[in-house]
Amino acid sequence: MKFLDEAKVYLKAGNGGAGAISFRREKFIEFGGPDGGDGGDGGNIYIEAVPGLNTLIDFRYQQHFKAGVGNHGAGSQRTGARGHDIILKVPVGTQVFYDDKQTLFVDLIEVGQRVTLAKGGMGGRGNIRFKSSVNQAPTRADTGIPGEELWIWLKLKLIADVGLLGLPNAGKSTFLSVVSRAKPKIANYPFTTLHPQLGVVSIHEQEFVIADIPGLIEGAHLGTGLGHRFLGHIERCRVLLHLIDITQDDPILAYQTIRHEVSQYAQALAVKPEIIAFTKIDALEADEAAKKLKKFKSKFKNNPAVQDIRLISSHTRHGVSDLLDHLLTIVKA
Ligand SMILES: Nc1nc2c(ncn2[C@@H]2O[C@H](COP(=O)(O)OP(=O)(O)OP(=O)(O)O)[C@@H](O)[C@H]2O)c(=O)[nH]1
Ligand SMILES: [Mg+2]
Repeated sequence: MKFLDEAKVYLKAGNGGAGAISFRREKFIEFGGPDGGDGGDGGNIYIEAVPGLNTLIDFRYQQHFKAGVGNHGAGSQRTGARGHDIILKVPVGTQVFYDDKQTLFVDLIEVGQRVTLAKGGMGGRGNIRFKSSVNQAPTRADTGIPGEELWIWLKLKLIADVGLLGLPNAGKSTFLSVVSRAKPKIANYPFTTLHPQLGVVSIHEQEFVIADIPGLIEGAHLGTGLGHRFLGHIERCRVLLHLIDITQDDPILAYQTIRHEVSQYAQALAVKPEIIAFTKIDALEADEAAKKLKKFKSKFKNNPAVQDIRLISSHTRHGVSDLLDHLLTIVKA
């Protein structure tokens, strides 16, 4: 399973302009000869990977792209103007497929990578080009060649910046829903989330992507619950956000359970930077919360992530914007 975002797009490169049929007409010059210029070339359509984009959402609103047609040639040997080009700007990680949705055309993996998708047609030759010793007054000019026309599929495999970790019911999806426009299913029972979901967080005119995955439980690495197969989706994140429901009886055990599963899954994931947040603090008396926090911190004295633990509530938004600022700093570092 991949985080896919896709769009079908129609492309039409510009047709070439027609060449002109024209003859020089000037006072005192008899039989002025042909002077029809060439038509301009049609515009091309390119695709380019640019920084700062996270979705293909723009292609939901516009699916048809037509580059400019070349202008026709004119008398006095004037060549027609070229048609304007179009550049489709897409996020890094976008793949372009042909109409069949299977055949890969190009994989845009680097910022600045640019590829021609559809070539504009050449402009037609004007009649001046057809002048020869036997034909001094050609009345022939070419029409322009049509620009290429095709349908393509764009597919984006997003790589999340922040991966959510936690037991079922920890409040992961709720968090995602308040910090992004994602609308994950939320309910008061475990395994509400069955598939990974992404949300884009926009703050301070910057963006980053959070991935919500199904909750892990003890034995996930052995296949218990939904298993750990979804951990692959957060493997390439910059940072893990580990959410722990503070209202549960034993947050320490909750934390240890998840850390154990993560370390069983892959060392690379186990050493990833981690931010820990206690969730649902609105549902607990302040002194209760303080007690639990103290116990938790003293249990993991040598763990800097624990010492910097965050207290949040997705319901009241307490601590949420601070946490997002913190995540942004790490993601953009
Ligand atoms: N009081 C309170 N309840 C919350 C808060 N955040 C989430 N909840 C509740 O906790 C329950 C579980 O929330 P989810 O967001 O579905 O939990 P999850 O971690 O995504 O669970 P899974 O998808 O099963 O792994 C829901 O009933 C939420 O309404 C919070 O900040 N305060
Ligand atoms: Mg969920």
